[in-house]
Amino acid sequence: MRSNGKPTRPTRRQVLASGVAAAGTIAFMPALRAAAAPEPGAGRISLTAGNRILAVNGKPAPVFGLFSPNGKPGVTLAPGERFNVDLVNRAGTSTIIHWHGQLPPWTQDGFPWPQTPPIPAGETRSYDYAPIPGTFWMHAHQGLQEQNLMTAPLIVHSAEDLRADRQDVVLLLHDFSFRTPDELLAGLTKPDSSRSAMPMSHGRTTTNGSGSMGATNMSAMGMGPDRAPDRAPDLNDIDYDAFLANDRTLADPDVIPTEAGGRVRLRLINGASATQFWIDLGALTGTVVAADGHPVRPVRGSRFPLAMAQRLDVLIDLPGNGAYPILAQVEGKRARTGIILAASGSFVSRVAAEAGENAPPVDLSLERSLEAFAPLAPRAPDVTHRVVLAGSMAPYRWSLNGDYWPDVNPLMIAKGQRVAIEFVNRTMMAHPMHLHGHAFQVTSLNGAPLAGAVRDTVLVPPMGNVGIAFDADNPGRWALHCHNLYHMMTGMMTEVRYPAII
Ligand SMILES: [Cu+2]
Repeated sequence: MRSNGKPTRPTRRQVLASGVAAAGTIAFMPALRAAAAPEPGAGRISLTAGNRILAVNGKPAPVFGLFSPNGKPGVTLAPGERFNVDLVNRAGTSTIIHWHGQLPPWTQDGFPWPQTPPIPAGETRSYDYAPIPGTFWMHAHQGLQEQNLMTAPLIVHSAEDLRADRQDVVLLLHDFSFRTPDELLAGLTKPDSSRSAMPMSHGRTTTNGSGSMGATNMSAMGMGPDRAPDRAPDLNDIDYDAFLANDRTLADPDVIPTEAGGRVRLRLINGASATQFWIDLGALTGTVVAADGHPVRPVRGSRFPLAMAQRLDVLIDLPGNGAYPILAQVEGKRARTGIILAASGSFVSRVAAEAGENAPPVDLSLERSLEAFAPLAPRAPDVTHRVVLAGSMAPYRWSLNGDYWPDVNPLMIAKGQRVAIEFVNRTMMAHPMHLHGHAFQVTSLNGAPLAGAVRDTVLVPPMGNVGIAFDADNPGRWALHCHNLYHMMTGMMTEVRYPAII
């Protein structure tokens, strides 16, 4: 952790965190190690977008990565510290990195607008803004790089975090394939070859395996009985080779040293490109205290849905000196990944990479019980935009209001307005909708009003609808899109724009 230049005695949490970093060290490609980043200026943070090789299922996997000079992934900021970052592109190709959930000026958002083009290979771009505290992440917004693990945590500590002196544990989830992202996308979009990229048990067939959920289970999907579709939802467009937790599978998981009876703040990040998970704390019970970095009223539980791009902060008080797996099971599948919290000297047993049963679709059960700690001030919307989510698996194309990115009609809003957006999903898939540059409050789920969480990504269930509201306080051009990478890349993105921004 940074200390704003002031030397401080390390807390218990910091000592433990440094042990974790050592345990999780990844072998970077020699070329990368040799290519030292330019000397950063005083107080500036260097972040390198580069290449590395992971071992997945015993095979080498060349992937991207985002890491600081000490090899730690992503950026961690101390309370009050600015996001004062030099992003060095050593990836060998142009890239641009989005600071997901942060609220910077739009020209620093890391989206490839004409005014803010991608960073050419070998060049550096600088960022300087006041971050908001909480659990965030960063990912490429360039082509399909996100699928190749151009993703990392972005953790901004608050003064309250320091006072609580809990051990920070970050769990970043990924989906992984040995096929290239281009092959995966081509498999979805080419009519003749599409089956190669889709499991035969895809929900569309409803004949077997994943996604073939009975109508009796629909209440678990957050739909009222009058909304239950007459067939199973579509899940998991892509048949992945592995699911990663902190870059590892359960065959060789990230084992995080904890103290007996330790107090943990688990920061869960779903950084997968096209996969949603159920988080399973096993024998432990946790308290959700933040959604997408924003504090919520405490909710206790041991199983939580986590849609693409979403985050949850969960406080866990470890009951003893054992080893506790924190698992993430893929919706509609038996496949799972995870990490192990292990007190010193505890026996860490192997956890199977498959659960006994398929997990149900990720749903709105948690969303319905979330309540923002700092809700929006009560106010009627000045403008309401209706956004219809449409598309299909065959042909594989997804749209918002009938538009396919980049040929879209922007949703116009003006500074000072209270803006409401009503998402109406006319498809059999759930879509995690993400708005850049603003935190919104969830105001309704399938027509039922809610003073819900303030967050940046919300799941809109199949054939369901979700209302959100936010204050238009950050003029610029902002992307609004489905965070399924393949939906976004085949059209499911639009722009929210303020006037007089060109
Ligand atoms: Cu989608």
